[in-house]
Amino acid sequence: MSTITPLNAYNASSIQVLEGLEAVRKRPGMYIGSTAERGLHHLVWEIVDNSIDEALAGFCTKIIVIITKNNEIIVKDNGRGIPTDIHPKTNISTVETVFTTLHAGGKFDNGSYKVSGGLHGVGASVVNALSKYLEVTIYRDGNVHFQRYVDGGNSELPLAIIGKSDKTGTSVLFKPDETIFTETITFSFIIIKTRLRQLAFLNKGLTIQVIDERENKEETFYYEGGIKEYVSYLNEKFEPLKHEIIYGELEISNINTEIAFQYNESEEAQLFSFCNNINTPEGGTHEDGFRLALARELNAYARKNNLLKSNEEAFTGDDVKEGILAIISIKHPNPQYEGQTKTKLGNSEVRKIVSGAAGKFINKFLLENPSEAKIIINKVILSVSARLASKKARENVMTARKNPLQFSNLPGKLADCSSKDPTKTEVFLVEGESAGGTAKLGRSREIQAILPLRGKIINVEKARLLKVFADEEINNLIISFGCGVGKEFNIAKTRYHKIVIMTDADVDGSHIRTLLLTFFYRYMRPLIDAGYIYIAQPPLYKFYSGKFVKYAYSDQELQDVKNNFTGTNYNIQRYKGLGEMNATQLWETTMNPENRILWKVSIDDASEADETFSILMGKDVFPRKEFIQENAKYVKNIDA
Ligand code: TSJ
Repeated sequence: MSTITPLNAYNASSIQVLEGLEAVRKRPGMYIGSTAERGLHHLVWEIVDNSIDEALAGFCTKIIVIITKNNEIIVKDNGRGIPTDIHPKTNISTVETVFTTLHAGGKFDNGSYKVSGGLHGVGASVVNALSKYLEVTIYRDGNVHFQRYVDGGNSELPLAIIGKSDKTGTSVLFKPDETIFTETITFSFIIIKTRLRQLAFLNKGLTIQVIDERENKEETFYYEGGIKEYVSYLNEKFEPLKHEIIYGELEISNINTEIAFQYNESEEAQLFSFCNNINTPEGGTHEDGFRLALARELNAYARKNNLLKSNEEAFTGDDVKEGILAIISIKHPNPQYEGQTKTKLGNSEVRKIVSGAAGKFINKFLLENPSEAKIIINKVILSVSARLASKKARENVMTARKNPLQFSNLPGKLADCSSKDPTKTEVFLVEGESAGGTAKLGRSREIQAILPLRGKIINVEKARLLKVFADEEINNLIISFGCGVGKEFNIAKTRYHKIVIMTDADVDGSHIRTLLLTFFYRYMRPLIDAGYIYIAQPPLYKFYSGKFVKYAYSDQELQDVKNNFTGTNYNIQRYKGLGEMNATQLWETTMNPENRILWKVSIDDASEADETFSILMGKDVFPRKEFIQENAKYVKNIDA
């Protein structure tokens, strides 16, 4: 860094200060995590956090973030404006101290209640150190104050009054230094918008506007209901249960607890927790407190109202969590983070405080809303039934495993193979009893097992869990595979390393295939990940002339066969279903490992697929079909 020109207000201590910024430029990663895209955006969060603090202190209602055409960031707020007086310790203005001293934050805030904070707890000076230039404008005491820094925090001139104004607030403009951010200095509208929307949800009543001048885009976020609206926003795609969102806010011993939750039709537990606006994906004492209160209050309510008989076991923590979407947001003056990624809240006093606060909200809600309470308790009772049913399914599987030779333990409909070596064996899930019969005749008995399926299998996305596990077809699958299900799943116990879905090449067939894949995805996901799930491809056409026979698996293939055929007399049979083939034909065209076509099912991006599955499977049939055909990647398997 170039040395600064000494000006009137500067002394030795201000030079020391700049040596601090030099340290930031030497090791930027230590202060902002990385110098790639993530670190670049960290600069924005560091500045915005200051405005959020001002809002939390009760002096700021609006924050504007602008991405300029020149890839600068402007952050403006309508707070009190950073104090402009000369700071007694540094002999320079408080503004300049904030921008040139490491960890200046807390020391200069005159004891105000500060809770926001970035990942590393650093601030404006770090952004200044990593900027090509930075300009701060303060509206305060009837004046407009201005200062500019260049090349990593060198002030051009002391803070100066450049005009008059009757408003108050702070505006900071900075341009990241491309010699530091060598990977990219392009800000992402999506990243910035998403975080700002989250901040607006987490700080009710605060307006946050984001403007992208590069593409003339802008959005404004304002949520009067705060995290209550956040729950409603996130839960939308999971079929929320028809009950009011439970919400409460309470401050105990300087710690503010805010909680909102609602159940949905899924069996996932989605807890999103925050401390001081920072996400804590590893959880911690605030989440623990909420879970404790939830189980305690729901059990107490159910017992008191005879919804849980005195001889019945209490709801477990897992029972009450199933299908919940909850946001726990606390504000703490002195948070301690632990865990692998330092995103787990460790303060032990928080457990009791959050549990107490949450207990109050939940209890009050249940008492005041008996009909909604019933909806919630019913959902929990359903989760209990599912837990018991899944335990029973597991026990069935264990019994079947204990006596592998006793066929009576396997489903009667399963025609098992003689080999017991799962690496060599295959099971065909065949649509319909009649095609199942044909497949039994045509198969290679040593390595191929056949399980015929009744027309439609249950839609696991739509059906209640209890119904899913009570379903005979589903139970036949679970017991045949031998690997258990859900939490009890154990891939090592799988009895076949190829599970082949064999359905008709029509709409019903593809629907059944989708339903099966959905079930595997939800309850036996490792089978897909291990590459054990396959789809058989029966031919669409038989082309024959005298002794000449060719099967075609697509229209294109049929065309090719026709074009290459030299004779004039020929017949084409279109197969509408597996049932139109005899045992030999089915073996030759679809089951014989020497020449069949099998597609291996895989899922590209687990989390994206998860969301898409949830959205599409619960609704109508057509998008469902499209999803499977477009997004499930079928890899042609040459297993001969
Ligand atoms: F720090 C910063 F430059 F990055 C920055 C600070 C950037 C932006 C966009 C805004 C702010 C900021 C700081 N907004 N509002 C404040 N408020 C104060 O610094 C402030 C004002 C008055 C008093 C007081 O006690 O009178 C105390 C503080 C901390």
